[in-house]
Amino acid sequence: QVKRGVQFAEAEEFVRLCHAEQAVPPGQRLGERLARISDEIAETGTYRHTPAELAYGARVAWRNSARCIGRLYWRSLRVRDRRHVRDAAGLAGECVAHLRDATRGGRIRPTVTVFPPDTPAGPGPRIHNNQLVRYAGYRLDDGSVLGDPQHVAFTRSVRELGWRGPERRGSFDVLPLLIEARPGERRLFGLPADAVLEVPLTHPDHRWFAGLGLRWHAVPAISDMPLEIGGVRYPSAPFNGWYMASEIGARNLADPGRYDLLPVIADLMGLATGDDRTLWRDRALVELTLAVQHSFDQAGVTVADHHSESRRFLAHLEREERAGRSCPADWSWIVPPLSGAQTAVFHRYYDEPDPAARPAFLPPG
Ligand code: HEM
Ligand code: NRG
Repeated sequence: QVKRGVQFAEAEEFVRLCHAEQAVPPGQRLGERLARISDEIAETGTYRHTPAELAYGARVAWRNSARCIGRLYWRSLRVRDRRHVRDAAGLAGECVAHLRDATRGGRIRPTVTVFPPDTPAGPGPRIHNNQLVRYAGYRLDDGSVLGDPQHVAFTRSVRELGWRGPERRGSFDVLPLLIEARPGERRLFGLPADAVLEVPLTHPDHRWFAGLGLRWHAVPAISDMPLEIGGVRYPSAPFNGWYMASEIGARNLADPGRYDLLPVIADLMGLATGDDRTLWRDRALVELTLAVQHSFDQAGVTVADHHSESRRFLAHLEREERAGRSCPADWSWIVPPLSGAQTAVFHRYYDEPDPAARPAFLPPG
């Protein structure tokens, strides 16, 4: 039931967009390009994007991501065209190269790597990890979890496929890539340590904080959202920007269903955790997010704060309006998970996202 053939109408709409927004090499005629695509679809059931179409399609997919607050820089997305890489080892190597290239020692660059599309001849390769870098979660005998509870099921599946992990399990064991280059053929690839930049967390005022041994990876690289452009679906197109500190400090390390660290931190801060009304959770949340921001800054790793990123997003909205476009946004995803009303993105509504908008990064699955 996988959709692999292309409808001409979808291709046409996309190529018209490229022309209308002047994203094609000078001299290319719309009519000629459409005629070639029409022939190609008649003959093969699909068509190949030019490098310029691919790059622009990926950028517009970012521009269309209604949940993303970071869209101001959509035009500067770096696009790595890896449509020729088909075997599992090649894919893994390119994921590693993506990480190195995008990390740049900490000066993070928004980047996407595009692998082969689904075609009538068969589906494109798949990366099963939800991000290229993630931490293992191990369910212990007493029912508790060591590591990231979000990845317990994934960790179990790679262990069943033979992943051993480090001799001494920890809270931040980097998971291997699970790649299915051809249907039914799943292979594991460990990430080389020098391709995964991590930041040990410290706090600017609390000396004890470093003793918790917390850390996080520098680059969020989502790898489970297919990229759809002009009717063509690229099932593997891992992309990254940089983190907003609140994603780590106010969600990943704080959510009760994730690392659940607020009780530990509040305790060390000397707060009365027995009584909700002391606002111990709220006070610990701010210090944890501050620690993330401080540590990334100290390590020279790009990280955004929710105040500046909110301002940038409103600048983006204005720019889009001036360009004559609407900018759909999902309020509940755009508003940061702490101090919401202290950011300007809280105090307004947005155009309703259209799930049929294309190009797009599609929900996993
Ligand atoms: C979601 C920030 C770059 C596409 C998000 C979220 C944040 C964010 C805070 C919400 C995440 C959550 O609540 O879990 C940023 C920042 C970037 C950036 C600071 C820095 C440049 C990018 C890039 C792309 C992208 C380069 C694609 C090319 C998306 C998509 C989502 C998202 C598709 C929704 C993810 C989902 O549905 O789970 N972004 N982003 N973002 N972003 Fe961005
Ligand atoms: N909250 C997730 C990452 C989601 C996307 N966030 C970004 N994307 N910043 C987490 O791992 O915490 N990006 O492409 O930069």
